[in-house]
Amino acid sequence: MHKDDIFAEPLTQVPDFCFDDQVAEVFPDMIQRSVPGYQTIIQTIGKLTSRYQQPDSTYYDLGCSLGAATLAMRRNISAANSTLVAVDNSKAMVERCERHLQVFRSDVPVQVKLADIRQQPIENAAIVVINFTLQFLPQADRSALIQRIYQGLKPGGVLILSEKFISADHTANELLIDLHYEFKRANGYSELEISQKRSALENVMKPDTLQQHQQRLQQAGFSSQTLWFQCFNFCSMLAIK
Ligand code: GEK
Repeated sequence: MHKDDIFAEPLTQVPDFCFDDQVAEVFPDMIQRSVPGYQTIIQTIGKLTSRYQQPDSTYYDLGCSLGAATLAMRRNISAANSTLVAVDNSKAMVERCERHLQVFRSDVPVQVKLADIRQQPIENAAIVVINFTLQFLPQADRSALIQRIYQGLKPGGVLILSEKFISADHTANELLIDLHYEFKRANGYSELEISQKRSALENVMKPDTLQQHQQRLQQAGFSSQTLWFQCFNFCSMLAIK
């Protein structure tokens, strides 16, 4: 695993963060050391897949990066006639994702697509995963995607949505952000790396509040929803059609 040292040296101007070759190369290390509970979330996506799988269905991983959630789903699908669709709009990610998936044998077919998730049709879905990707879409486009996912899910189908979030309570928000930086420091990131990464993400990643997510899921029509994971300002939600 290549170490993420992308922001280790001082930059005169920090460019906007993008999912290029340099990021894709260090991505497993970057996400492990930056997202609290990432491994737990991936493992639980696997568990939820065995629980909510349905025969003759499609499983989507929207914003798949290197395919960690795709793999977790694929390992846990035993239902007949299942297909996985993994989508990402970064060429660097999609190329590596395809190679990564080929390393593991499975009878469940996976289609890896280089596409914008806003254009990806969702049909006949048992499970849709958006693991830390909705936050990268323009805020105005988020509800339409959630709505389309709801429409594309079969009855009893589920959406697993993981996000970084902000808190409307200023004091709580500051605390959670601080605890997250402490987590990053403990994982070997320097103050410079933390602050340059923050600047790089400023214009690119705009988290919502938990209330915004919950409202959006409810407005889309989900009959049931729960926050099943939270560590600091990172969370994962499950919504059932
Ligand atoms: C994991 N889910 O390891 N369309 C398609 N892909 C997009 C779009 C878009 N509009 N916007 C961003 N992406 C993964 C981790 S990372 C999260 C997901 C992070 C892609 C982008 O190219 C990147 O690969 C991914 O969404 C977000 O479980 O880095 O914090």
